[in-house]
Formats: sequence, structure tokens, C-alpha cells
Amino acid sequence: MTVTPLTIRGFRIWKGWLDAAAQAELIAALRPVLKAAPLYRPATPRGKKMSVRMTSAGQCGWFSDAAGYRYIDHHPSGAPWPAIPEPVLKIWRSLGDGDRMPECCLVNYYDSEAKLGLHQDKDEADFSYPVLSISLGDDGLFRMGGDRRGGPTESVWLNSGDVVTMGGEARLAYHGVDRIRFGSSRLLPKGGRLNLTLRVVT
Ligand code: MD6
Ligand code: FE
Repeated sequence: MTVTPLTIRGFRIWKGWLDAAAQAELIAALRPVLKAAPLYRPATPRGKKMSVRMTSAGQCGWFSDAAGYRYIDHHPSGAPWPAIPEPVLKIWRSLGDGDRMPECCLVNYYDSEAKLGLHQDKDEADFSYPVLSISLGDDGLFRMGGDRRGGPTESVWLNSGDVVTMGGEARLAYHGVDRIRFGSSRLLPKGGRLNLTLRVVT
């Protein structure tokens, strides 16, 4: 477990924050979430299906279609979003914010082909709260930039068990996932990478 984060461009990267037992506990806790709220592929406002599959837990979930990026209060199937599992909330209590708990846990699943283009997380109402991200399964190449698209970036491989917090000046920094090292972890039986991002939304 790291006690001091690796800090790149204001992103704080807690390498190996979760040991093997903690990672397995999270996967077990996520299984019923994925059953109640199956992964889907959102479409961008321009009409292109994303390669990353997504779902959410919490009071609201992140969604996108022709009408734009936003949070919605139920799964696209109409089912309510499941609650954020306790082992996930525990990580927020350690590394997230002390005043408010997250309202959304966005779950991203990357297969061997999936990637996530450079973006800012700006669909939330108050940027004074950090976004916390948890990596599970295969390694992902995480790219971090600054407050404008096209500026310099640096990349780091995120491994299973790493936690990243994006707060302060980095809260609105551009970031994305260029590729997955498919099969690099044995945490998920079918391979791939799961990323959880916790956000205060309202
Ligand atoms: C991912 N993460 O790592 C995608 N956003 O799969 C994000 O988009 C992200 O890792 C905000 C803060 C941290 C992140
Ligand atoms: Fe993001």
C-alpha cells in the first residue's frame, strides 16, 4: 500500500492502494451491480457508439446519447441504479472527500479493443470535489493533460489496485485511456479492465 501518491500534472496516483484481497472483494461486490444494471455502450452526442461499456451505481448514473452527456436517475432499461457497494465507499472515505459522499459510481469496462478519448469530467455541478478512480483487471495506459485540449500530456500505466484522485487544479484536466494490455491480469476471468469513478454530482 502506498502512503505517498505519485503525482503527475496534479493527478495523484496511489499505486497498489488495493491488495489482492481488497481487489477480489470489490469484484465480488460489483457482481450484483452488473447483474442489476447491465453494461451498455452509450452513444456520443455525434452518434458514434463508444467502445467502452458502462453502467453506474448510486443515486444517479452517467449517460450519453444524441441529447448530450448527463446524469440520469435510472438505468436505460428503466431499472433503478443499484447502491454503491460498501467496499467502494470505504475507498472514498480514505482518499476522497470528507464532507460529502459520492452520488455516482460510474463503472467502465474495457475489452481488448476499447479506449477512451481525451476528455474533461465536467458534467458535475461542483468541481471542488475530487473524482476518484479505481482500476481493476488488465493494465490501462492513462494519459493526463492540462486544461486545454492539444496541450502536453504524460502517460502512466494503471495496474489493478491503483487508485487515482483528480482534484484541485487537476479536477478539470483532460485525460483518457489509450489502450489496454489485454490479458495482463487474472482478476477478471474473461479479461479486460474495469474502472470505477466516484463523483459528487449535484
Ligand atoms: C479510466 N477514467 O481510467 C477512465 N476520470 O478508465 C476517467 O475517465 C477518469 O480515471 C476522472 C478521474 C479519473 C479517471
Ligand atoms: Fe474521466
